[in-house]
Amino acid sequence: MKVVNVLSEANRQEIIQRPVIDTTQLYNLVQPVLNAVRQDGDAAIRKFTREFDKVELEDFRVPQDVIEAAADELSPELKKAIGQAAANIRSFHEQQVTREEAIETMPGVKCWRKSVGIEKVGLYIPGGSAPLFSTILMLGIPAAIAGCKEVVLCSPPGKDGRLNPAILYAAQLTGITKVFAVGGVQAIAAMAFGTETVPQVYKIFGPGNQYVTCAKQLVQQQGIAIDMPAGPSEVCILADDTADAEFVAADLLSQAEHGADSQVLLVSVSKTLVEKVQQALEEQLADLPRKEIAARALENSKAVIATSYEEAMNLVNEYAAEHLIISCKDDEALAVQVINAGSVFLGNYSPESAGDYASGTNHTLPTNGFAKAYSGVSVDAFVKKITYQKLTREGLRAIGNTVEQMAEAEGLQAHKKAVSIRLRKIN
Ligand code: HSO
Ligand code: ZN
Repeated sequence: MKVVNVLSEANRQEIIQRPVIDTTQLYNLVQPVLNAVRQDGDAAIRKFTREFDKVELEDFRVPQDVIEAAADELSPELKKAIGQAAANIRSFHEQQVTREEAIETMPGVKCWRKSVGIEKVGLYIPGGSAPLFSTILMLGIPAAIAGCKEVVLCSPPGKDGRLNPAILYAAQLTGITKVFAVGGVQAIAAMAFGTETVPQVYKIFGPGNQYVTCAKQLVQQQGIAIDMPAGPSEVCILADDTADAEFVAADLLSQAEHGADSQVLLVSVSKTLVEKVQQALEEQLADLPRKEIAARALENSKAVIATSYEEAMNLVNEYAAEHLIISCKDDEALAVQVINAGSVFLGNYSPESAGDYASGTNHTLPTNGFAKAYSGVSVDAFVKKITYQKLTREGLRAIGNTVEQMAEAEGLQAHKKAVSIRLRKIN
């Protein structure tokens, strides 16, 4: 990790900069795959699965008995852990369902709003070196709570053509029955346009590599909603002398092991802590199975020494991290000052891993500075809110002139008339 001081505005901008990916080439690679799936459906999926995943799959829907049998392949300990995580995620997300009361804005003018689950949603779960089955809980549970009627799950097949049993088990636990061994751009295309086998959905969720992310952005331009613009995962840790350097190093590495493009940022008012963390990083890195990946992520990462908590907080808010850990003496007071972050972890005993898996909060969060304007996934992301209104005669009498005046001023006579014609009859 490179150590830097926050000195000037230019320096600050350099610190918060994310790696820039040139997407123009990507678009040219991704668009033809989308087009082919749109045109040739299942046949195109089989072709790309052969080409990209190197497996020949005639039937890529995972049969219900295979989904159910996956439970036998997992240890009782893992099943218990997944069950506990699911229960916590369920409790946290259930309380996001709020009922709004109808309101009479004027006598006789009643307005209300209803949340309705998005009927068809698609979840994409990456495979590869770390099959993130925890993401199924993070997406499948809020989808179920929201009342989404059809939940489709796509994930790339392994070399044997199968999906990881933990993925199937998590799918079963969250009530997902439409599971397809399809990955990459072809999976996004299948869910966006529908094929003979894969149902079309209205919104696509889930992380993925740059091709998947690009595909999601392209189908979004064609009217399919997506959860959020995704970038490489990141953590920012704000720590002072009360932090345990070994804990800080472990948290930095837990994020760094996600991918060579992951970003970790340490911000501290204590030079001593930064030095201790550097030392601990070296020691802990040596033992990690994914040390090459983590080491590469650390190469792009920085430790920043700030001259005050105020300077540190300004930087943290400007960076708008996906995950923010505050390991400081006054963690709760500093937490109040957070205005941009995806999810915040306070104190010495709240590792990001707790939120990644099991505490209850969602781990699908805005990266790349998008936390300035976007929230993480919650039940809200799986519903749309429909407004209703009903006016009585008295209501229309009360509000009529207001509408007529405004319609007249906008030059929209037909709007005005829709009120006048009624007023004339009821008066
Ligand atoms: N840190 C990841 C989520 C995750 N971690 C899944 C482990 N499994 C992005 O928030
Ligand atoms: Zn993680």
